[in-house]
Amino acid sequence: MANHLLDGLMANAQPEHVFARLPDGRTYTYQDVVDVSARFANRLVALGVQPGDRVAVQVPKSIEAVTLYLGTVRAGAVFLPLNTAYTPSEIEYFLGNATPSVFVCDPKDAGSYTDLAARLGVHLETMGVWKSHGESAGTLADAALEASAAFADIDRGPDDLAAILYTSGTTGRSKGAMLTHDNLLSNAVVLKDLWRFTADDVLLHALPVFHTHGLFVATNTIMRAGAGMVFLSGFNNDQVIHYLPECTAMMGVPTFYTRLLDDPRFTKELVSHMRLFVSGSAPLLAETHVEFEARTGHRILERYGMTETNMNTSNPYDGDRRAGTVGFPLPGVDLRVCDPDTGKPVPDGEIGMIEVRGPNVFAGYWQMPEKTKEEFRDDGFFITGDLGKIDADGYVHIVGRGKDLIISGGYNIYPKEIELLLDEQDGVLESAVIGVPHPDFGEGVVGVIVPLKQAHVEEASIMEAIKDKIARFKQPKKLYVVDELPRNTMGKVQKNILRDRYAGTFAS
Ligand code: MCA
Ligand code: AMP
Repeated sequence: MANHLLDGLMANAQPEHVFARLPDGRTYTYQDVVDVSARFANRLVALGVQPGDRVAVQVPKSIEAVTLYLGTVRAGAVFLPLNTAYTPSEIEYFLGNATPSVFVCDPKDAGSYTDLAARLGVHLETMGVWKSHGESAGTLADAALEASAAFADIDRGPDDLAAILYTSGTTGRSKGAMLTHDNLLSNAVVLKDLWRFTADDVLLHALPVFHTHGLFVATNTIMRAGAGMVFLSGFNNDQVIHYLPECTAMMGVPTFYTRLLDDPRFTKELVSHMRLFVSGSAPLLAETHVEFEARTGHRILERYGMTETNMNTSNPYDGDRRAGTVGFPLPGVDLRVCDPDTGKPVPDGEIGMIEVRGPNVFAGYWQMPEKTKEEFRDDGFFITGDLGKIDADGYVHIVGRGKDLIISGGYNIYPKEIELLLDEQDGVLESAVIGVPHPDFGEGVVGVIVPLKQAHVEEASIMEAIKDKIARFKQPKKLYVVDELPRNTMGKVQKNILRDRYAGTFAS
């Protein structure tokens, strides 16, 4: 045996070829990838990490964070990346649930995690952004530099776990999606071929590396192609516009594209050499697609995926990239649209629940066999929670969500989690959280609160009270205090009425 994911990802890598170029001038070759990931693997093993152990990581974006993922996989362990915006109270749940043997945090957060790690018996390490001038970038970084660059990869097969990524849950509790070596590799192999990546490509990478999009869709596909990246710490127009001339492809969430279109420096000339723009994680408005083509001559290629499934569909590379659709099922992926109640496929053109099956589909939720069973059909199809249809030409359209989910700037936010928190606050009887159109993030979070009788509730005090409890991007950007919530005859809150009522909240 060998290490299925690592071997597959590195199959086309040439040691001297540049994997990543950083704005500070550093370049990172594939040989560096091999060496640094070996150092991490050696260090993790020295810390007692065993095959199958989880290594949880909440660190600022850096190329070393990507090599730590590879080092973890080489050590036979399971990489568990966490959003840098999560607060310590959110992190406590992930560490308690996933029981990692090591947790790597930002050096500046170490003080907030020392007690928690000790209480949970998790070994705490730190890693920040590595500097070119030899300044310490944390305990793990320092120790890795001392470790050997030779490592015999731990054998791992296609069905062994490579990563766990938490997705927010409809009940408010997050579920850990278990992704195998082959879930990740099979998707990278398909995307590299479908989107025609070769060693000559340079991807503009401005996505975070703690989610599927930036970590797997972007970096795995690039690695599989033996290609390179300009690796930015995040998205901002100045840097992106500066580096686009050196790149051939870009992947982003719709917010990236609307922000670029708002910038007069983003011109046809700037991107005339580009080969490909990919969008996903949230719906790309048809008008953005049309405006992008009018401005640049490029048709954005929209694709559709989930944390649990990696990528499921893509618009064609050569054929017609249709605005408002997510294209065709990827090679090897079966996709059907079913009646959500009976599970029977509906005729083409009719709306139903999207279900998928294939080598990309995850192995289940970490330690939640019942939840896993509920979300799979007996014949192996995963119920995505997305409502869609297949048109006469075979294009898949996503028309809505069966799950109560807000997607803001490409981040998923489950209203239930926020409602539970709002309900706990002094003076609050109940609440409802909705997503309404937002000019920058697509959807913006709005909270609607009903106070207890005689209680006086103010937006500012509620916002202050929840400040450290949940990640900033999940917090309502506007709170309304009302006397009662609209309900149907069954007593269920009518969120559609609230969404209509507050639709203009963020009107620009
Ligand atoms: C930042 N803020 C947000 C968001 N991002 N609020 C709502 N939604 C957001 N997405 C808030 C901050 O808390 C802050 O609030 C203010 O906005 C400015 O923050 P800043 O950090 O400056 O924002 P930014 O750097 O401009 O970030 C916006 C962004 C970023 C670039 C759109 O959110 C981003 O990179 N999103 C990509 C997410 C992603 O990779 N998703 C893929 C998931 P305040 O000022 O009030 O403190 S994977 C997935 O979905 C599947 C598998 C798939 O198909 O890909
Ligand atoms: P996540 O749980 O972060 O992996 O988000 C997955 C969800 O993002 C999917 O279930 C969809 O609802 C949504 N999504 C991803 N790509 C697209 C897209 N191109 N269009 C519409 N929704 C999308």
